[in-house]
This record gives sequence, C-alpha cells and structure tokens, in this order.
Amino acid sequence: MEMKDFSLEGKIALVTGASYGIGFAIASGMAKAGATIVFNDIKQELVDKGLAAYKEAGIEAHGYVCDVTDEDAVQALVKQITAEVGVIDILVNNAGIIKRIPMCEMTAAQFRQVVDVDLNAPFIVSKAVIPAMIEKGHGKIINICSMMSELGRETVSAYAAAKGGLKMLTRNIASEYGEYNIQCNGIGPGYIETPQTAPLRERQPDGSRHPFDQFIIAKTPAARWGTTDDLVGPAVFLASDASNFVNGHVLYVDGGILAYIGKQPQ
Ligand code: NAP
Ligand code: GCO
Repeated sequence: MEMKDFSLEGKIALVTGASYGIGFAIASGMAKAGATIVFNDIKQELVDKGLAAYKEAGIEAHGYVCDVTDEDAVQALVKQITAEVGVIDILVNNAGIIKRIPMCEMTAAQFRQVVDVDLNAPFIVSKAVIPAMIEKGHGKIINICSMMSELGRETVSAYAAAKGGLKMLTRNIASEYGEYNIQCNGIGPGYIETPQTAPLRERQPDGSRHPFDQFIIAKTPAARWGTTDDLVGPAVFLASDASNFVNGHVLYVDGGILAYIGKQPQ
C-alpha cells in the first residue's frame, strides 16, 4: 500500500448527470486526483453549462447528451466514449430524480419514472461498461444511494424504493463481478445542499428556516447540511486502488444521521 494508490492518474471516469450538483463535485475531485472526466446530461444546454463550469475549474471534461434510461442511447454513448476517450475505468451512477408526492396521490407512471432513472438506469449503464472492464482486468462502479436506501419518510415512496433497490444492485454487481476485479460500492449521502434539496431549505416568508431544514439540523449530529465537497474524498477513495478489497459496501456520508436516535426532548 502506497499513497499513490489513492491517485486516479491515467483513469477514465464516467459520471452520469454531472453538469452540476453532487456529480459535478465528484467528477471535479476525481479530475484533481488525476482522472480524465467524461459526463453526460439529458439536455445539450446542461452539457454546455457543465463543460463551461469544468473549464472554469481548469478541467478539460468530455460532455455528451444522453438519457441514462434509454438503453440504446447508453450503449451508443459507451461506444462513442471508448472510441473518443478510451475504456471507462470508473463509473459513477449519479443521475437521479425525486418526486415528493404522498404515495396514495402518486400515479403509477410517476412511480415508474423515478424507478426508471434512479434504479433501472444504473443497471443499464453498469451493464454497458462491465464487459470492457472485464476485458481490461479492473473496474470501479460507484452508485449514489441515499439515506432513503435505509430509511423511509412521507412523500418519497418511489425514491426510497429505488434507492433501497440500488443498494441491493450494488451488492449484486459486487457479488457477480467481483471475481473480475470489479468493485461496486455505494455512497449514501446524507442531506446535501444541491438544487434537488433546495425546496426543503427555502426560507419562510418571515425569514425563518424551513421546518424541514430545522428538522434535518436536529437529526444530524454534525448539526448542518452536507456540502457536495463532503462527498469527494469518499468517492475518490472508492474509485482508487486504495479500495481494491472494498466491495458491495455502501459508505454513508451523512454527518452521523444513521447513527443517531435524534435529539432528546429538552
Ligand atoms: P440534482 O442537483 O438534481 O442533479 C441530478 C442530475 O442528474 C441533473 O443534472 C439531472 O439533469 C441529471 N439527470 C436526471 N435525469 C437524468 C437522465 N434521465 N439522464 C441523464 N441525466 C439525468 O441532484 P443531486 O442532488 O446533485 O443528486 C445527485 C444524486 O445524488 C442523485 O442520484 C440523488 O438522488 C442523490 N442524492 C442526493 C442527495 C441530496 O441531498 N442532494 C442525497 C442523497 C442522494 P436535469 O437537471 O435535467 O434533471
Ligand atoms: C428528501 C430528500 C432526500 C435526499 C437524499 C437523502 O426529500 O427526503 O430529497 O431523499 O435528497 O437522498 O439522502
């Protein structure tokens, strides 16, 4: 074991849905650790925005338009990346959506849409990259899970079902392809400040904190929301040779939420 095992020098990383938010932070951290960054997003406008943001950060990223739920498009994307950049060494299944709707008011179509992006897509993209990883003799897959891989709450039934499923897909990829030197692990972020959680942090008309915002601060031993930067170290570790015997694990990066029973009444 040497410190160079933490380096991603010479590695190609595909991070899905990484024009901004958690994906952008993870990809930027991997670039600093030496990786070549490839990302996709669903719209050209977002890819252009992402490319400009990477450039501003001094990173020459490769950006593509691709809907990760479309298997043909994903297969074509992986072929194109392989031809234009090289074989993907690291995949981060980051693209995700949430719909906050009480379960009995949610349509089956809305439920399916969330499961499609948050669970079916990681299956589709992983399936597209694994054969070349096997041929190359190594590969790293990181699935972005959630607190909802372990916990439920009102209004997020589809998201929790998908993220719980993603935890098990993680274990299954590890089980099925570990013998080919492929490690598949998850990162379970706690509550992180991104556009996805912005509605939960909106200031109230009187300037006070959103009740959910106060609830999260009280539920988190660190007493704060996470930042996208909090996820970078764990992601680089799980993408690097330093984690070559870590497989099928979900690393929760949650400021202690899952360890905590909650604040006792005063
Ligand atoms: P975000 O700000 O909403 O970013 C998600 C990205 O995925 C967006 O760029 C989005 O594009 C893209 N995307 C959505 N559907 C796609 C599709 N079909 N094909 C390609 N790209 C697609 O979310 P985030 O907060 O950074 O979250 C990133 C991941 O972390 C998600 O999987 C999320 O569930 C997970 N997560 C977030 C938190 C948190 O507190 N923020 C906590 C735990 C886990 P559009 O803008 O076009 O939709
Ligand atoms: C919610 C949140 C989440 C988080 C995250 C927690 O409405 O409860 O949006 O579910 O974003 O996934 O880890």
